[in-house]
Amino acid sequence: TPGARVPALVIGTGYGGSVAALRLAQAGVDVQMVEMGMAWDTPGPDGKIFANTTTPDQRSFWLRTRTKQPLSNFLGFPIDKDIPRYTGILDAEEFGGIIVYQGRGVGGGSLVNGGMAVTPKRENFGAVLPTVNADEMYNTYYPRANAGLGVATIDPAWFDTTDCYQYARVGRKHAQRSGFPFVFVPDVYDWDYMKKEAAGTVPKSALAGEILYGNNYGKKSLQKTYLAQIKATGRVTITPLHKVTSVAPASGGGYTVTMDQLSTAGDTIATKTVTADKVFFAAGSVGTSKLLVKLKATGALPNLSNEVGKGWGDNGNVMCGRANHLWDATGALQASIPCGGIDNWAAGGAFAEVAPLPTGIETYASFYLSITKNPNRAEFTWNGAAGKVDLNWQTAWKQPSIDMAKSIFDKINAKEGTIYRTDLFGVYKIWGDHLTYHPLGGAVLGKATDNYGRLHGYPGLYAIDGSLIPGNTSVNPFVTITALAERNIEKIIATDL
Ligand code: FAE
Repeated sequence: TPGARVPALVIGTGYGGSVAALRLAQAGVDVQMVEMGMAWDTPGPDGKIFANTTTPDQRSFWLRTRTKQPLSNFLGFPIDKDIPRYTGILDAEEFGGIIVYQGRGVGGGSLVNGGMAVTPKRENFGAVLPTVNADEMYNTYYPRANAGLGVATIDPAWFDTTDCYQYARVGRKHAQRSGFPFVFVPDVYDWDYMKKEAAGTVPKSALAGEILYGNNYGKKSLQKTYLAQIKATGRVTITPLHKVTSVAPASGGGYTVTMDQLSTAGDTIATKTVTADKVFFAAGSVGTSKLLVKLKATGALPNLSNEVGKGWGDNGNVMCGRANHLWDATGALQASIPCGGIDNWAAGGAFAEVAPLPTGIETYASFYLSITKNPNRAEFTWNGAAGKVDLNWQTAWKQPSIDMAKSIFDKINAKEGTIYRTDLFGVYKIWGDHLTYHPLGGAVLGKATDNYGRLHGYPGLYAIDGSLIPGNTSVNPFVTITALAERNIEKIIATDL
């Protein structure tokens, strides 16, 4: 309702936003959540809510007329194709030196991600969130996040026998033969459901290659966990296809939040305002940073800290493939949910997930997404002339990540007598160094905010998502984003309401 007043408004429905809304509602606070993407609760003409990776359509990408697939080529041939412009699920947001992939819709990144749910090793936590009490995180908030998200690890006996993880067993064998530890990676996928997929008794999703454009059955996205709990409270209104454009102090106290209602073609069909006593920025690292940087520079929130927009990192993401010998087939059937990784963090600064290449045919390829200790950090700034926010990351800043990933794969290639694939990211290009799946930072905890996410300069404004984390988590980030949000919202409810 235009001009309405709400006690709490949450911008974004990903991990941080869902934790904030649930805990506020459970504490008796009415909450409005505003989400720029779609609700993703209605099947398309094919009877499915989400599109498959092998047949992308308008549902697959956020306001693009051509797909922008992370693996752009196969056997050297470009595989992108034209699609209708639509408020689809995966945003490939292009900045000068990097493409940042993000989920769009109610559930945020949980809609599109691989579900790998990894708690950092305790000895690495001091570098991840230096101002946070590690005992509290490991005793209380990581367990709370893992429980709320439904995290579990694959049954190792099934792993050893199922066709759909042959690629991961090849990855394990090669890792171990080169002396690297292979570790199972927990996930929010329903592993019992996947066993039934393999047995042919239920509709397939992981075994049908579903991942980047949503998962129709087995993955416990936020829709099945935190958001289901949120709906059960009866205190939360979720408004999809509304994009927040401004937050500014309201004359009678609180903040006026301005938003554009979008059509599924991406056009603004109405502009609305709501006044909120408290506003939680949970638009993701990029979304929150872009809003805060713009609002500070354009005078809506001039007193925000000069730290706003700074400390952004890519979690050191870099991808590569290896070409195996013909006796090391990786399997025509590959579960789209990764379940293991190669840990060389302490010695080489890299943790490499053994990722699927679910093409439906035998490729003899091993594919990896590495998370590396890349030290480079970028900054978001307001570009007044263009009326948009820029990010100064440069492609060359991935070189440390490549070097760290090579600490694993050069050794494996030497041991196995194999070579890198050069056909997955272009013609004769080994490294996928042009993208990240893991944007982090831009409103760093203890810098742009206090130690609980309260934004400096404006009581009642909070950041509560990946923007708080200074650029790297040493593993996949969403468990840490969720656990930190659980910690912060508990403090905020206890002291600020
Ligand atoms: P996020 O989940 O991005 O939610 C932000 C929400 O805010 C989105 O729904 C936006 O549409 C919405 N929004 C943005 N701006 C506005 C605005 N102005 N007005 C209204 N709404 C707005 O934020 N992480 C893992 O830990 N394990 C994985 O296996 C994994 N795989 C990934 C695979 C892919 C392809 C991608 C893209 C990411 C993956 N990630 C993975 C990263 C993970 O999804 C990401 O860190 C979290 O989703 C970030 O959570 P936030 O709450 O910060």
